[in-house]
Amino acid sequence: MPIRALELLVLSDIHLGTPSCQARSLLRYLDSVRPKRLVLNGDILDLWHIRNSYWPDDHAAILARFFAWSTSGTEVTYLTGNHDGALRRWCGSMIGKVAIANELLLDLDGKRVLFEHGDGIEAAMGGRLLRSVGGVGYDVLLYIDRFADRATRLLGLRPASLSQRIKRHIPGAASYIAAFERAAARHAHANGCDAIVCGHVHQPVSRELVIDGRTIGYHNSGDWVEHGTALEYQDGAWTLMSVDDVLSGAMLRGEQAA
Ligand SMILES: [Mn+2]
Repeated sequence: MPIRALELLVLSDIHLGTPSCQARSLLRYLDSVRPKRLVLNGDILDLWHIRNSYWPDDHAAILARFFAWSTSGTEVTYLTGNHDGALRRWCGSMIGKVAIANELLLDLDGKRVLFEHGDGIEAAMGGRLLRSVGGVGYDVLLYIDRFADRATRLLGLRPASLSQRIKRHIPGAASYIAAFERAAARHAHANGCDAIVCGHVHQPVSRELVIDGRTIGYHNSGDWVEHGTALEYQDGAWTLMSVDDVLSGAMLRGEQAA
């Protein structure tokens, strides 16, 4: 598999330390790229689960890869999310060459791009929207994957992808995501930015929204719990990639070469 050099790679919601983390897929993806800059956009470590002492070798390998990249030319920023919010007290510090922060502002080809996990945006959306998804944050609904079987029984739902289940069966969940995306774009606009890059809601997407007559980019890197997506920035363009995209791309290139 050829290694692609990237200007910027964004990963979020890996949830290391939980059984639902798709660590093997992520490692395969990481084997296929080499970014100049890496933004880890929150919920990378799932510290809510830390008491369970679940830490397979491939979870350690992912963290080791990030640190190895950080000491060999990749600028790595670890932005905190809510599942790793305990790290927020170290924002502004470095762990080795990895910078810990709550948000990051980059100039990308003349555009001001704001990076933040998104739980703060969700919190600022307020109570009415939160009540529309059952009184808790959307991320907390996703978090109940640990109790998915029990939740499935309680809610009378069929086993399926949790976010799909939530979107299908909880009234207002789909519009909640849309509201989150607008709130994020509005937040970027209010801060004089051209685009915002989030995670948190486990909904990979790259699109533009018009806020007060101004076009704002909204990019969400998705997650490595069910979607397995990475957000790449190269030559002025954003692309969402999965391991399958990488593997089929490699095959296509192989066919073309043959
Ligand atoms: Mn989150």
